[in-house]
Amino acid sequence: MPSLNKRWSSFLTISAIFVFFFFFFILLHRNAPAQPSSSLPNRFTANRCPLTPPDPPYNRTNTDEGSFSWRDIPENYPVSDPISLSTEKPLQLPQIQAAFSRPSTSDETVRLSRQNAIKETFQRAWRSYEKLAWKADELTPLSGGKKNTFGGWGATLVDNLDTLLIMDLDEEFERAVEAVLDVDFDPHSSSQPTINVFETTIRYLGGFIAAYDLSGCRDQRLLDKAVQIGDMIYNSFDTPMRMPVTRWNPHKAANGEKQSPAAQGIIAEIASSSLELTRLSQLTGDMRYFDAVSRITDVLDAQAPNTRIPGMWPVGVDVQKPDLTKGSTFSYGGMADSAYEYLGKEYQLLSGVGRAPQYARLYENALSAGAQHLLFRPMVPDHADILLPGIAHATSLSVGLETRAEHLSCFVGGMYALGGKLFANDSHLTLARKLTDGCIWYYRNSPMGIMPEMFTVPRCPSLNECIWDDTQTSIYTFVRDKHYVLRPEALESVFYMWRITGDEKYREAAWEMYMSIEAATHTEFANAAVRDVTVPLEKHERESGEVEKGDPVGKEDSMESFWMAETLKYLYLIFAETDLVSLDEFVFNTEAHPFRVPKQTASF
Ligand code: DMJ
Repeated sequence: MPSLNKRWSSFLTISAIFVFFFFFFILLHRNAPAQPSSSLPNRFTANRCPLTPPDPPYNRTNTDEGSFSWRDIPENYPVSDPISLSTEKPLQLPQIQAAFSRPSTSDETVRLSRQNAIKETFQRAWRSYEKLAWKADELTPLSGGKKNTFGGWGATLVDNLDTLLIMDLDEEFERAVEAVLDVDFDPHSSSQPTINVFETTIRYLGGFIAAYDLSGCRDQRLLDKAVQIGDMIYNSFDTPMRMPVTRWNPHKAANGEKQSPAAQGIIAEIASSSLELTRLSQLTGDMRYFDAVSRITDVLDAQAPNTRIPGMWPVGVDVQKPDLTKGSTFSYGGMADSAYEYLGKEYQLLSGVGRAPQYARLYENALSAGAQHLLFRPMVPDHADILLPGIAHATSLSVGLETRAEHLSCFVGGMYALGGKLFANDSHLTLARKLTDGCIWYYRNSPMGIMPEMFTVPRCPSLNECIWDDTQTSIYTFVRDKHYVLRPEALESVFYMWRITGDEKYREAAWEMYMSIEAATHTEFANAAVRDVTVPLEKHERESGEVEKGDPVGKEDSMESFWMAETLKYLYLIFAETDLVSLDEFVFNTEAHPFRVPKQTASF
């Protein structure tokens, strides 16, 4: 018996030691600060991007005979002393991304299978584009043909260079770069007489810059292309007040003809080129691009106090004078959206120095006014505490709110989230959560699991208390536009909220949204815009991702380049390792192109 007791007591001692160390290990693990996600190395962390603008400025290497150079067109209104970027040391900005801890293996299996499914959706569409629409602006996803909508310079090709890199599709990337080298951006190659400079900037210039940044600033071919199209865009600023011609004729410009900015312009089109033009100056040391955008910002700044909602600018503006004070409609939606989106992002790209405080001030004034006048709590049957942005109509005496929601304005959750972090503003983080949850709510509760393009909803009497009115027969008062055109904005905000809060509910929401979108938009070749998302899909169709034969939803033969460049990219990044294209290292332009933020800690 004594020996049994002895064995028993040694067993107990060993068990006690084991239990002690087990709990000690758990405690240690729980209390240790989690690794900041951005400190983990990945294929995009190492880079040789300049910390300060190159001096002397970079010159395009690809200037072989026959290649068109917009820089050689004489200017009518040249700038003699351009506004320059600061050479101050970048500020250490607050950490944006959550401190993620390591996931469990079972979570990893689900995550990887979801990420893979999204990648396959991308690859299916890309293969069709490569086979059937190579170098065209868009694939037509029902007929398997092609169309040119943005100058005919291969919008889908350029818009997706960075997506190919992010998804590790290196062979496809190499073929794509070879193909874009043939695009010269000369005035005669444009498929349209007039081009939309905003779309050209965000898709083409943004696409080249992001691909160059992701190459670690090693692939000069991409910088050459960025400079070539940057020079073209810069020419659209050749006007007496240096305000841009947003619908611009490259033929006239190349012939030296004078062109005027629009007397009836759109705020988003003049105020959404700061990121692209600033990054181009940072990468090349050529200050003309930064000068161009700084002059617009000075006009925005000078006139913001004098509009009908001080701090904001109306949707419709006179770019010619310029006068941004007369309009009465204010919105975060179409035609205004990225004007606000770029304020906080430009502060981040400037790393807090030089002209950055100007953007911080504009952000604070605009987004506080927007929070007061545009955001409202919709009335919903489960009383969810959510917000949506509406449209404000202002007179000199009062501001009225139209409770019209737009898919386009679903990006605002992400905008307030990023700003909340950059400027340590917790109230903006609270708004961000409610706004993102608002768009998720309308996805989840719409018949097809997808939020329509534009609709009005009943409004709660106040932000605090809200009881559903039983006489309401639908969650919408009126669906003004029933389309879903493969837009990214709701998933964009989900991406920001996921990376900023680390709350797993956003990954789950993203997966649900992806399944609904894939089920409704899948075609033989890729994915197509849907005409009416208010037609209910069977539950099994939403869950399996497969719609029965026939076309219950009514598709259109359209797949804009942002489907792959934005919607699928954000989805992929939601299910990627959390340090892949970290929000602490990159700032996304409005077409989801990540630009590297200059930092003292960059590794070469
Ligand atoms: C994109 O081209 C950009 O996100 C733009 O800012 C808004 N519209 C589309 C996507 O919906």
